[in-house]
This record gives sequence, structure tokens and C-alpha cells, in this order.
Amino acid sequence: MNHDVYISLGSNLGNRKAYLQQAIEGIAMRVGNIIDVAPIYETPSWGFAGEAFLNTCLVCRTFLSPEEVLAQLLLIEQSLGRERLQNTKGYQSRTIDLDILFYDDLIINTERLTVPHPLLHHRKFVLKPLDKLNNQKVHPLLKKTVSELLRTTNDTSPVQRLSDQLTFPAQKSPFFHYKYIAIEGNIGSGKTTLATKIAEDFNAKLILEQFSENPFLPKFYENPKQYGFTLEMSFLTERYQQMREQLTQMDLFKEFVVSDYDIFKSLIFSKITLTDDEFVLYRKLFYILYNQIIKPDLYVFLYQNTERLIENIKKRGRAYEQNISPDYLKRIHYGYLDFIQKNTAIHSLIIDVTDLDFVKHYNDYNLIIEKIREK
Ligand code: PH2
Ligand code: MG
Ligand code: MG
Repeated sequence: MNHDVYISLGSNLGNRKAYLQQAIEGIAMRVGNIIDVAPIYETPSWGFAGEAFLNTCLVCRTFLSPEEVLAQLLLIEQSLGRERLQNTKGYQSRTIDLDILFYDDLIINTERLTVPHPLLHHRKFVLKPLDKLNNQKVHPLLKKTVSELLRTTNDTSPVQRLSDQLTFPAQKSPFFHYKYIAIEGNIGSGKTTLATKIAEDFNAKLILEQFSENPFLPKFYENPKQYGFTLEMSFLTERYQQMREQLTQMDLFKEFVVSDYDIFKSLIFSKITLTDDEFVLYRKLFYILYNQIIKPDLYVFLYQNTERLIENIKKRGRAYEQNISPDYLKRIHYGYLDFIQKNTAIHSLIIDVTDLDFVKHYNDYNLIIEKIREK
């Protein structure tokens, strides 16, 4: 499950803005995806005599429990040089302070953790940025919106908005633990569209299958028996060569890669298109090549029903595809499922896209991105 955690950030020692920025990077790495960050405010120290603070807050989507979030925030504070003096009463100046304000609408009262933050409504240095982030957020205990809390707080300190903004790294890659994602699916399931969109939005390297340049494909659809083996051989050679060229080990460390196929489809298709004898020979060669290739660390399979596949194939209107039979599509579908079930070493994610239109509807697209992120 995903949770929205609101976190307040404050610094009044050293390069305050740099500490806020580094804390954001830390939160993006260790806690979850940053949804939004408020502006920065300069605020007089509240509750003690000290240098002025820079304060802001952010909302972050996380899989961690509140306790786990707290543990991560403490680690980030430590790594940014936060010192907690023992045996001293009251507040101390600090390089960075990270506090949980809200965690969904949970109310928590343990020895280590009080959520919502118990002083939140008495602090303009919290309410002011929070109001910019989400003024309609309702305090689960006080049952008032942030906007009301800001209007009625008894804190009169002069908080001053700065013009500088913090940058947030969230959209760089939501898939930061994956280096290579293959998008797979039947003919017409939308894999190329999805892979292209992901590559654009998240600045990934895109590898697209060069099927359109395969001169055997139109011939094959007209005469499958005669051209099956030639077609499969030519696909395999092309795919192998492309993967060898594009998926060098170097790339894998530099950036994340998304492709609209995985080379295993060669075996899935040829099992259907070749005679038994041909297939045995083909499979031998296939594994020799397959073993030399870097495998995706996430295999996303788009499940689409046969009727919509045929609709999509009609829509894109490649002449040679128009006579593809429902039966052929069904056999390919089961070929894929069989592969996913048997190859347990593959980290796969099946996404049912039958009711989704990720081209037209941004929400549908986001749903797919969320599923990949969760995985
Ligand atoms: N944090 C405190 C105490 N006082 N005052 C300001 N202006 N900003 C803070 O973040 C802050 C404070 C305890 O955490
Ligand atoms: Mg605090
Ligand atoms: Mg604190």
C-alpha cells in the first residue's frame, strides 16, 4: 500500500538551503517518491533563542510504515551532521531537522512517535509552507483544514517566503532500482507506445524493435509455412545484434533502459510458427545466443484481450497484419504466459490493460507507472 507522509524540514546552521536540498535527495532515495515540495520560508527561531531558520515541507508517497519513515529520517539527519546534545534542555540549533507532520490520516501516540505532529498548529513555520502544499488537508484530530489552522493559529511570528526554490528529484526515475525494463505483450497490445512514453517521461534509453524493416514479415503472413524459418532466423539475428550493440554493461551503470521487446519472444513465436523439427534446431541456436545477452531486471507483460488486439491492429493499419487470426493471437498469448510461469528466474509483472487506455487517459498511464513502481 502507498501512504502519503507529510514531512517538515528545517535548518538554522551552516548552508541552510543546501541542507534542505540534500535532505530532499535523501528522502527521495530512502523514503519514497516526492510528490510536491513547498516554497522555502525564512523564520525566526521558535521556542528558543537561535539563528533564523529556513523551513519548508513536502509530501512523499511511501511504502514504509511510520516507524520506518522515522528511522530513515533520523538516518538522513545524522548523515547531514545533525548533533543531538545530551543533558541539555530545550531546542538546539541544527543543520537539519526532519519531522513527520501527517501520515495519511493516522493518529499515532507511542513513546517514539506522535502523529500528527503535536505542535503543528502552533507553528507558523510549519503551517505556512504546509498551506502552500495542500491547504485543504484536514488535521485528523483537530478536524480543521490546514488553511483554517493557519488563519486561527496564535503564532504571530513573521515568516518570510524566499524566491529560491528547491528542486526535487522525484521524476528522474521512479524505477530507480531497475536498470533495464522490457515491455512485452501480444501484437497490438501497445508495448511500443508505452515504452516510448516511459523513455520520454523518465529520460531513459529506448530500444525499439526494428520489425518494420524485416522484409520477410509481409511474406510470412502470406505464406507462413514457406517463410517461417527464414523469418524467425532473421528476427533472432536482428534482435541479438541490437541487444549486443545497445545493452552494453556500461549503459547499465549509467542510466535506465526501456525496450519494447525481450529477445525471448523469438522462442515464443517460433514455437508457434515453426514445424517441430525446425523448432528443435532453432531452439539450440536460440539458447546459444540467449545466454550471451543481458536480461531485463523487470519484465512487464501487457495483457490485452483478443478483440481489442484486433481493434488496435486495424487502427494502426499495417497492411500485412490485417489478416492475423484471433486463433494465432491466442496461441501467442498462451506462449507468453507459459514462458512467464515457467521462467521463475524472471522478475515479471503482468499488467491487465483491457480496461485501460494509457494514450488517451493520463490516469490510466499513471496507474501503470504506479504498478511498476510498487513492483
Ligand atoms: N524547529 C524547532 C524549534 N524551533 N523554529 C523555527 N523557526 N523553525 C524550526 O524548524 C524550529 C523552530 C524544533 O524542531
Ligand atoms: Mg522539529
Ligand atoms: Mg525533529
